[in-house]
Formats: sequence, structure tokens, C-alpha cells
Amino acid sequence: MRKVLTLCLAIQDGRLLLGMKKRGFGARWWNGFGGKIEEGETIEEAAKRETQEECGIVIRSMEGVGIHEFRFDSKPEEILEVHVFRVDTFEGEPIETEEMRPQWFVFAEIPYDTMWPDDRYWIPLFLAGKKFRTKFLFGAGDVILEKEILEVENLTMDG
Ligand code: 8OG
Repeated sequence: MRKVLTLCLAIQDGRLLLGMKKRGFGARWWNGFGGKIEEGETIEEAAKRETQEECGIVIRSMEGVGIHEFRFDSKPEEILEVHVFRVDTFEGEPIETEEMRPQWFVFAEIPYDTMWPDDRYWIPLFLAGKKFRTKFLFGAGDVILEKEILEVENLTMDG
């Protein structure tokens, strides 16, 4: 079974916008904004809606830059397919919500030790403007058991 999720990362003035996830899956980790797709939504619509719900900003332009496939060895039949978007322009100022506490980070101070353990492997590609496809398998305690990180020219599923 495949679950499709979104993840939006905004860059402005050489800084990356992250939010401290306050509850649910990935709580107490800094992350971009995003979540599940609702019925009748495109992936892009879902990405914009979740970002607005979680930190108040309205995305005006963004580009799909990566696709992750995450699996957990406790539930090997399920793949989390996470579509990553680089947010280039938006309206509004990030605000704290019930779900997220947003903060800007200069690239040298990105808090990898309090982020999903895979992020240190692909955020540098993201910051360098690359496109990527990855696969990670997690074990107990969200330890990475297997990883594959590919830089790609485009993100087509058959490419
Ligand atoms: O709806 P919910 O908040 O549970 O969605 C999970 C969010 O977390 C969604 O934006 C996708 C994102 N996410 C994962 N796994 C990972 C991961 O390993 N690294 C990062 N950076 N984000 C992840 O589901």
C-alpha cells in the first residue's frame, strides 16, 4: 500500500523555514510543512493547503524537486511516498499554529540532530538546487537500515 504525502520547504534570503512539529507523526522534530492528500485534491493543492494550515503562509509559486519512498520494517507493506516542493514565493508571515512552531534557519544552522534522520542526506541536495529520488528503510527507534539517494534530472515516475 502506498500513502502519498507532501512536504514544502521555503527558502528566503538564504534561510530555510522549518516548523517544530508539536503533535502527531514526527512530533518534536523540525520539518517542512505538509501532510496527507484529501479526496479530490491534487498533490500540489494538498501541499498548499497543509502549509497554510500549519504556518499561515499562502504559497504563490513552488516547484516539485524530490520524491521520497519511506518504509518501516515494522510495516513493510506500506510505502510513504513524500513529494517535496521548494517554495519560492509566498504571502504572509509564518505564524505558530496548534501543529507547528515556525522558525527561519541559516543553512549552516539547520538542526539536523532534531530532524528526521534521513534529512541530513537529502536537504544538502535540496539546498544546492538539485532534484532527487530517495528510498529509506527505517528500523526500531527510526534508525536508518537502508538508504538510496539519487540525484535525477526530472521526477517522472518511469524516469
Ligand atoms: O499529516 P502528517 O503531519 O502526519 O504528515 C507527515 C509529514 O511528515 C508530511 O509532511 C511528510 C513528512 N515526512 C514523513 N517522513 C519524513 C521524513 O523522513 N523526513 C521529512 N523531512 N519529512 C517526513 O512522513
